[in-house]
Order: sequence, then C-alpha cells, then structure tokens
Amino acid sequence: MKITAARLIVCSPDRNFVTLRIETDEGIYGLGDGTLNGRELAVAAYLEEHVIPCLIGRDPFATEDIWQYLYRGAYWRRGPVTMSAIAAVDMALWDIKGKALNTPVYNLLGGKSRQGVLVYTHANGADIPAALDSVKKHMDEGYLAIRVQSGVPGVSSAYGVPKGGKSYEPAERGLPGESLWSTEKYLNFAPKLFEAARKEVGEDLHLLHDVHHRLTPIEAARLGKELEPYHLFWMEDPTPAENQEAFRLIREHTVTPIATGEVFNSFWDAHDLIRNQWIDYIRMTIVHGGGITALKKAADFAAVYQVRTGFHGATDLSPVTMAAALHFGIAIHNFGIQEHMPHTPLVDEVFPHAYTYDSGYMYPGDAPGLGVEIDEAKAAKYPYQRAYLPVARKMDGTLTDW
Ligand code: EZ4
Ligand code: CO
Repeated sequence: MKITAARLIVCSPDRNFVTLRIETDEGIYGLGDGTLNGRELAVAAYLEEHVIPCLIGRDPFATEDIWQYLYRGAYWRRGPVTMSAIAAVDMALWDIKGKALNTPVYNLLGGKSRQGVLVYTHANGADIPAALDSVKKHMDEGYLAIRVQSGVPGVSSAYGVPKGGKSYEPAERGLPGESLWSTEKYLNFAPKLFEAARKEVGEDLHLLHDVHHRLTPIEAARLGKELEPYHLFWMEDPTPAENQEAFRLIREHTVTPIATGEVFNSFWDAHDLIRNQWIDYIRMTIVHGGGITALKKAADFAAVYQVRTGFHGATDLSPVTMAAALHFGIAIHNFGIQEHMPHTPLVDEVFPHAYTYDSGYMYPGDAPGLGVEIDEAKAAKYPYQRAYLPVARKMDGTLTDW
C-alpha cells in the first residue's frame, strides 16, 4: 500500500479543529487530529508545507519509520507545533492500518486489557453550592469520577468556571481575554470547596481538581497537605513543570496524588517526573505528544515506575484524538483514567464516531481503525475563526500563568 495524497480540513463547529486526511492507493484513508488550541494554523502550515510533501509514496504501515523520519528528520526536534503535526500523521496511519486489517486500533496495541475506559468529567460553578449542584448532575449521569472547580470569592473569572450558564470552553473567539488571579484567596478557599464536596457526595466518588499551573512548589505543597482529608483522586498541574525538579518539593510534603503534563509534547518533558516517581499520572495526550507511537513508548516507561495515564481530554482535543485515547486506554496495562469533557452536539455531528459513554465509562467501539469520520460538507459550513486561550494577571497587574 502507498500514500497517494494528504490534505487538511480546518473547521470551527463551535471551536477550531485541524484534521489531517491521508489517502492510499487502495482507497483506504485515515484521519488524524492536529489541533493546538489557539495556535491551530501553525500546525496546519507545518503539515501543509513541510510534512505532506514527504509522505507521498510511503508505506502507511511504516508508522515507526515515518515517526522517526518526521521527528529526527526535522533536525529541530520537539515543540508543540512539530509534535502535534507528527501526531496528526501518526493517528491517521494507525487508522489506515486498522481499516486495512479490518480491526479496531486497540487490537493493534495489545487488545483489550479492561472492559471500559474510566472517565472523569467536569463540574463547576460560580460558588460552592453551584459547584455541588453540578457535581450532583454529573453523578446522575453515572460519572464515577468528577473534577470540581469553583469561582473563588474575590477573584473574578477563576479558571474552569463558565460564563453565562454555558458549558465551559476555555478558548474564546477574538483576542485573548484577561482574568484576575489571587493565590492567597484561592489557597484559603480550595480546602473549603473539597470539605463541602466530600460531605455532600460521601467516600466513593472520585474527586479531582485542576490547579492549572498557578502555584509555586511550596504553595502547592500546602494545598496538597490541606486537601489530604478529602482523599482526592488527584491534584492536577499544581505548579508549572518546565523545571521537573519542582515536583520533588511538593512530593516531599503531601500524599495527595499528582497529575501533570497536558502541555507536554515529548517524553523528555516527563522523564525526571516519572523516573523519580514525583507524579502519579501523566497527562500528555496523543495529539500533543506526537501520536500513538510516541505515547506507547512513554506509557511503557511510566509503567515501570507505577505511574499511570490520565490523558488530557478537553474539548480542544477533537473526536479523532478522543477515539485514539480510548483505543489506547482500553489496551495498555497502566491506564489510570481519561478526561471526558463532552463535545457539543454540533461537534459530534461533524465528527460521527463509534465511541460511546455509559455509566462512568467510555468504549472505543468495534469499528475498524479509530472509528471516527468527518462530514466534510458540514465542516465546510463552519470555517476557522481566530480564537485564543485567556491570559491571567495577579491583582497588581503582573502577568501570571493562566
Ligand atoms: O485548559 O484544554 O484539564 N483540562 C484543562 C483544559 C485546558 C485546555 C487548554 O487548551 O486544563 O481546560
Ligand atoms: Co488541566
């Protein structure tokens, strides 16, 4: 089999997505996701100008060689743009491989290791009662694990809280929005939120929380310690991770489990975190981490250190990445949990898919390949629109991590 053509479908059904379609001489095609929230067209140009011309004529089964060609062959390694572009190609090739062999991708990754993929979803509200209402709503939908975020008194537009009753979507059309942040107010508030949540839901529900890179290591250590009585499933991104060593300090002070890595794009971003067992869950996901080929190696390395996967799964990861993550999660041994922030009905219409949700678990479905299509006629009705993630400032105006 040979790759004969590849093209991009950039669309914006409620939010932007970059999808790569690779065609072969046998009529089989594959889809890959290259969406990088707020920087979509950089990945599209990278693929269009620098990657697609190199794919024509290659054997689509050669996922390892093509991955190495695009990674080592670029000379300039890593970075979110490069790795998202490589991921788009890699996903599309695994999709082709599955379709050609008439089997779901999970069978190519070792087969099913479990019946379903445990997922967590997001609960949020402007204050504690609203956040708890949202938790109860998701419990009624059957979720066994829920991330809880709440507005912080005195902090306008805290992370993870939607505006005007809409479901939470971090990117906004137009130029970047600005939000205000106070670590002091947040640190005093967050333990109260989880005290109330635990009281409300009992011991069984898994509670998660995203700190979204906003604390210093010692502040994160304090938060982890104060959250210990509420037995969180994890505390996410407690501090930025450019300096992996920063997690040592947090780890020395708290037994609250730690997840990080949604902004990682390379195994090397997580290498020290994993081998020192400073984290419990690695969140680098298939689209931003270089594809299934790259994540399989990272997950196998993590397994040796009893670090499990907890992949990013917000709405900026397209249904193609969601499908890839579900095939991956059902197959590998050290799967932990998968984030599930459901797409809007319009996104599901543009990307019809075989995966399903039921009673706290998701299932990749048994369609050959990844089991996702794109309705190109519908996609064409929603052209790309520039959108950005917000930025955050401290109360005195200093720019801080969003
Ligand atoms: O801010 O997906 O855990 N989920 C998150 C997300 C991220 C966005 C960034 O594109 O942190 O809400
Ligand atoms: Co996060």
